[in-house]
Amino acid sequence: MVKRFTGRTAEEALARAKWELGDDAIILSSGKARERWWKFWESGFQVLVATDYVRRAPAAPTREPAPPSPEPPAAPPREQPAAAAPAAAVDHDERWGQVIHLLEGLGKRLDRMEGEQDEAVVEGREWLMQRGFNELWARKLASSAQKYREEEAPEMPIRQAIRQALVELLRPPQPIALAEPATVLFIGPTGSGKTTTIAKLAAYCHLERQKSVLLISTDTFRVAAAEQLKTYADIIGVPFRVALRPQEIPEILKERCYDVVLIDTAGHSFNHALYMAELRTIAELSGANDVELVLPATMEPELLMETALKFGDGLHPKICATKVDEVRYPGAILSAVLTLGWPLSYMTDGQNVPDDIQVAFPESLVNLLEGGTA
Ligand SMILES: Nc1nc2c(ncn2[C@@H]2O[C@H](COP(=O)(O)OP(=O)(O)OP(=O)(O)O)[C@@H](O)[C@H]2O)c(=O)[nH]1
Ligand SMILES: [Mg+2]
Repeated sequence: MVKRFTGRTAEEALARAKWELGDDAIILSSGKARERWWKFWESGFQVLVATDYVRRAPAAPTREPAPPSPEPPAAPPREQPAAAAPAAAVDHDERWGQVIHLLEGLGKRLDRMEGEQDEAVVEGREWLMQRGFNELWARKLASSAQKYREEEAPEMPIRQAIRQALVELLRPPQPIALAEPATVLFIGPTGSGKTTTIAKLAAYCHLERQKSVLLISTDTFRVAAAEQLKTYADIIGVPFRVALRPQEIPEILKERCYDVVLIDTAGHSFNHALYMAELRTIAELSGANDVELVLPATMEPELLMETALKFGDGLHPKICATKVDEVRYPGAILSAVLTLGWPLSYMTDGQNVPDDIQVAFPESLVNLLEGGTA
């Protein structure tokens, strides 16, 4: 008997045949489905398989040998004319070649699919993607965690192995080094939290670590922007200066030495070429030895990467992740950090100055993935 299997692709049709009839099924023909077979839930390809051959396969020695049949062999299907002319025989061989090739490809694909279907990897990947990780990192992390489990710790739950892998992958945080004089430049998109973060750090450096701190605003673009930083400077009790042009910064820095100089900049879109050029001038003239790229965790994943690359170009920044309290999970910004390979410095999780800031320890960030606090 000849049985027909259909599928959207020849491989899919073959897979169905193989699924039902096993490896010994003899495929008589494969190709585009005939019009008459066409049904709305079936699509373009079909294979014709000799099912009785499978039943008579030699792998069933217990069965009675079939009596010699007086009948001529069953007529081949219509697609394969019985009276095959030499040309048709060549065509037949060619088809066999194609079928074998397809089956080989199919086998490899199934193997691959089986590998991907490893339950723990799938669970881990989905868990990470639900937490905002992009597919690439979700796959990488889940696979390497599973590899670790297989080789080292089969008892370890997959999520724990993932958290461990993530902590190892994220580089140790690099907060402002207070052992030597630090000139820190804060850059980043509009409203990302630069000024608020500066206020938090100024309070920490001055009030907790007793460092001399100077705040400089270069933000003369937005009305009352400098005023915002001056208010914080007054409350914390540190000096404050405005640089109307980048060229004024060296003059300001010449006046006195401070342990920590924190320089605020205006937020702009990275498409603003003049502003982006000005940032580089400020970095150069201030002699900043620390550039903090302030990026909100709330930013759209693709935009995060583009923003980071455009702002950070040539400045070797660290990433200060802000507004971590405004996302359910920080997977998107962690994916960006992993892709960029830049170190994290701080994370901020609220508007309160000076409390809502902490050093971005990987363990704290990973803790957030479980819905815990940092
Ligand atoms: N929820 C939350 N809000 C924050 C955080 N950091 C800053 N903000 C708020 O974000 C808003 C913008 O903060 P700013 O510090 O003015 O941001 P900026 O980067 O200086 O803005 P521009 O100077 O306009 O570019 C303010 O309302 C802040 O209170 C944070 O960690 N979490
Ligand atoms: Mg600001």
